Amino acid sequence: MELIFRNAIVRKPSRSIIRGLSSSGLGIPVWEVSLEQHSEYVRALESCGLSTGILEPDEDFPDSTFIEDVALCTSECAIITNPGAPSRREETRGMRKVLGAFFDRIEEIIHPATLEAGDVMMVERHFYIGLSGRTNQSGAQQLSAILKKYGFTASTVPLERLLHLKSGASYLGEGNMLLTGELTKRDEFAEYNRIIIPEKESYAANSLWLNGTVLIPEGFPETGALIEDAGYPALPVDVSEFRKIDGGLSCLSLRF
Ligand code: CIR
Repeated sequence: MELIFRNAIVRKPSRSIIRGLSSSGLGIPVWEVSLEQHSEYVRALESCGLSTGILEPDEDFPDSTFIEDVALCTSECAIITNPGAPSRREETRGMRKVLGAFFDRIEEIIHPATLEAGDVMMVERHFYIGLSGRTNQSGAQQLSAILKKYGFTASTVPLERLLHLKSGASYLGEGNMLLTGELTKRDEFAEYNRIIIPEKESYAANSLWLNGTVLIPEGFPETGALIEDAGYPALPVDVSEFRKIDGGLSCLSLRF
């Protein structure tokens, strides 16, 4: 297996996960089950060739297991974000030290610019940045300027309903992109081989390409079939407790 992603950083769910921000209407996560599912998730990352660094839970922040939102890791640098959800803003504390073990160059999004990296989708050396309830225009501008400095390009994608850009889009490589809902007909993605995830499986649009395998949430057979048809083995992982508070597969790790 060729390793494009070698490392992942995850944070175990805290007991406070029961107070995570949610619009799903699916109920309250059961912490004990979320811990088991998190261990399974780590095993799935490792089966795809990643070495995982596991951070201890942070009880002060119910959503802190969704570590993807607090940093963007690129091949050239890491960028610490400034989450748009006020209850998540301080989740970034301690991240400079964590990332310093892997990155020489660490940048930061500075308030009042806000950005959550669930809104950032990497496609080779280009980054799509969703403008959402969490990521504002100046957050996108700051990130674009940082990325440009390191030789990357970036563009914005205004969102209407999605929580984050990657709630509705995932890039699998070779021009293949999963899309659902408001993103299916967007000009921004017209050049890609668009794999449309049916509305009833829209949660599975947040799937995760890792070194050739695609992690998909368990319980979404049509998505699994579409991904296999596109030529990728699909590996289902049960993340039902995280779904209850609007989190998906990508949200649970930083990968680089
Ligand atoms: C939140 O509302 O911030 C969390 N409950 C869910 C975050 C999901 N993160 C992501 O999509 N990258």
